[in-house]
Amino acid sequence: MKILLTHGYFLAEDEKEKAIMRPYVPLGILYISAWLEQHGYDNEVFDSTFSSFDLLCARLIDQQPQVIGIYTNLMTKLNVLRIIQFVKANEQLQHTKIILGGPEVRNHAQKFLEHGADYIVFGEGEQTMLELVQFIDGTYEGTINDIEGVSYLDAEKGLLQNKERTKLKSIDALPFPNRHKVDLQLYFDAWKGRHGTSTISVSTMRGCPYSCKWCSRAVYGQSYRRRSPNKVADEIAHIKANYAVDSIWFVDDVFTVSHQWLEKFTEEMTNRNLVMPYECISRADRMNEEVIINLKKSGCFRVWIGAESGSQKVIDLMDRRVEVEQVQQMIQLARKHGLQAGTFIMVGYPGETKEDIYATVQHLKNADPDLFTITVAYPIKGTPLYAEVEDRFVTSLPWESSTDRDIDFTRTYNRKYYDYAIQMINYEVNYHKALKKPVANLFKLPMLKLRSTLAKGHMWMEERRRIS
Ligand code: B12
Ligand code: SF4
Repeated sequence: MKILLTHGYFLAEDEKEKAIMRPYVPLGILYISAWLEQHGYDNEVFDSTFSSFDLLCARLIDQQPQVIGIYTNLMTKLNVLRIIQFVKANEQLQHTKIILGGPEVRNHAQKFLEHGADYIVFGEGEQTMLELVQFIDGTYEGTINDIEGVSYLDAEKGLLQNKERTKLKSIDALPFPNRHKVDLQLYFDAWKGRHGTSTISVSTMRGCPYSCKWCSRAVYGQSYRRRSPNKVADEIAHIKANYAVDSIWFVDDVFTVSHQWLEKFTEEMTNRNLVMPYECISRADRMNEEVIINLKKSGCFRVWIGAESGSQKVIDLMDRRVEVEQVQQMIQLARKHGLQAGTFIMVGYPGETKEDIYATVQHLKNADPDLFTITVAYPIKGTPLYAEVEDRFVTSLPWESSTDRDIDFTRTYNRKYYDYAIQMINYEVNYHKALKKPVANLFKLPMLKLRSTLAKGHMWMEERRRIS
């Protein structure tokens, strides 16, 4: 049986990412690939990142797979629809069953199916994909209704959604993702060319026990399962033995959620001489000095600590469950111990006012992270934020030509205001940073102040526009 796994992300079409140049391998399909292989199903992976839509189409015609499995997230949705359209329109591919998985499919199952997908896999994908492949192959002992985690269209009954997939009890049962199915060197070269060091993604946990309102938990739900520290160390040993890569990016939601796990992981890494630089994401309330010391010992060079706002009011509105002072302290403490600290900021959250935005500026000045990113909040379908603002969407966009990132809703200010707010935060915080070395930044300082003042002026004007 010919199975092709792919994803609809084409770096060449993504101007923003080309500027950033931090491409990551599609780990989800590499896990699916390994699981299928372990259970007797050979499969191929078409990694679209460094390829093109045309080459993918050529591969489909050449291979004529019985099954194409596609990873789908909110950014790749439109390309996934293009791929479906191509398969459906091509005479040689009429036997090809299209299976979609990934974070975007659970809450749009009906639409994807109406647009040509045959099956939607929601939740953890490995076992569901295996059973679906067996079903298509005619070796599954049951009916389609027995396969947990699947949605499909029934000619008479319309959308049918099977039971939720029972999650794997122990994720130690998972084989390592099939990294050899993609050309990792392309990723390493892209990273090295732009940033001087290469990186590889590793996953140690599935699910997150928190409930931040804007965050999608469509795949693993509000759960927490972790691989044993020694299994993770085995994977790192395997990576070190097989790839010349400089660092690891842990894709986990909250790397330090369990202090006991981190302690054991640190022991494994140091005792087995595996320490290598890594980057991870965490939460300030799951950090303290001991945790930071263990991060450092085990190789962490950069930790991302989210708060999203410097206003406790907004943090509470987001149900982020963290104190703004905690975030500042942990960023400072991480830096004191020689780690780089990054943080994420979001503006335009419902209920946020200009006072809150200025509190965020102050927060960044106090915390003084090495890096920070700012986005305008947008609602992902299936999240509490989406439900909260759904009746305030500015326009109703056609599903097949837009993504959730395009959604705008009525906020405290207009959309332009937030673009200026982002500029203002960047200039204001960078001015504050530059002030620490006034002589070296003699020419930079007045420019930054001027730009920040201009951005504030624009914000003021946009605010008037709202009032008038
Ligand atoms: C690392 C990460 C990134 C990295 C790298 C992304 C990458 N390509 O690896 C970066 C920083 C680049 C990134 C960017 C973005 N991300 Co991101 N990211 C993640 C994160 C933290 C881990 C992804 C991961 O590797 N998971 C581990 C793998 C094993 O899980 P998985 O991919 O979900 O795969 C499983 C299932 O989905 C399913 N499955 C997957 N594919 C397939 C295919 C088939 C056929 C089947 C049957 C099943 C199946 O089975 C897999 C195994 O169980 C997730 C959150 C999370 N914890 O998963 C968010 C997440 C995927 N990102 C998200 C978002 C919103 C984004 C951005 C849009 C943010 C932005 N810029 O606005 C961009 C989009 C970038 C892009 N062009 O695709 C959302 C997606 C929401 C949605 N509905 O799509 C998530 C879920 C975060 C969140 N909680 O809200 N991201
Ligand atoms: S934002 Fe982070 S901590 Fe909050 S629910 Fe999502 S993954 Fe968990």
